[in-house]
Amino acid sequence: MGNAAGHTVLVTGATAGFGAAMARKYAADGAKVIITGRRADRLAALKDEIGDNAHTLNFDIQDQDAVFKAIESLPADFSDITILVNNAGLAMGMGSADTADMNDWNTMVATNISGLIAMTGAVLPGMVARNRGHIVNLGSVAGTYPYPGGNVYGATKAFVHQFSLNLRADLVDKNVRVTCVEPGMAETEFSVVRFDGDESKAADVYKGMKAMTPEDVAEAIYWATMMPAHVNINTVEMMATVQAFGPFSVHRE
Ligand code: NDP
Ligand code: 8X3
Repeated sequence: MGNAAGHTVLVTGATAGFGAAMARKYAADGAKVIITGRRADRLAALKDEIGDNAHTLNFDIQDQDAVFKAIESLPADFSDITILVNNAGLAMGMGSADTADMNDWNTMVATNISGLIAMTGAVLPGMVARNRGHIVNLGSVAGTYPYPGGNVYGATKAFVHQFSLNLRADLVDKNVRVTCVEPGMAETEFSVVRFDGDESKAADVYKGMKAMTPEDVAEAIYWATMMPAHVNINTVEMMATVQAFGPFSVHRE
């Protein structure tokens, strides 16, 4: 295993959850970190905590121009990104598809798919030019296993899975690694966002079970990126020990 000194790690969605945990982990191990998100106050607080090894980029990942401008704005000492963690993402709602709010569906696509590909498009050419890089994408078990109410959210994560594998196909001769990390239930602000700020509904999701923590997921991502340079971890699927699979559902008259 390597260590993170000498790396410049860009983590999208570093204002909460997995992203904040990753920023702290990489910075603690000597990396420079570029932390992004929409909530400027949280970015500033995390930068204060980490110090000179952190650089903040405050933009909405749904805005492709803002993504490219943010990457172009990087100062020379942060511009050679070695690890891009495409982490920013969200679920909105958990209702049946026939009751869905189109704005929620569009926001998930704009964030989890369009935002992720914009970041990749903005950062990947530099990695290829420097002949060094690693892209980590946050998929989800929801991209593999269907569940009621997972509709568009799970479908965006299936995209992330297949996009990651297709990136591997394109980058095999370019010394850029790609990993898709696909967690199950982890307690972050994810469910608060999903249930539109309803803290008690969000808390119920994790009631009576030990969910994964942001640090558990950060640890797996860190491990995948610190493997020796000749090893590519394609996919990491991880769940809380007390989460597993259900039976097929059968509707009977
Ligand atoms: P959190 O809600 O805790 O964090 C999400 C992060 O994404 C925030 O920093 C938020 O920043 C950022 N983000 C969301 N929308 C945008 C946007 N439009 N522009 C820029 N940043 C944005 O969730 P998690 O840490 O749990 O989720 C991180 C990733 O992991 C997501 O892709 C999620 O789908 C995935 N995941 C989560 C699981 C879980 O159980 N928690 C399991 C499997 C995958 P801000 O609001 O400041 O912009
Ligand atoms: C988040 C995990 O199981 O809530 O991606 O869809 S789950």
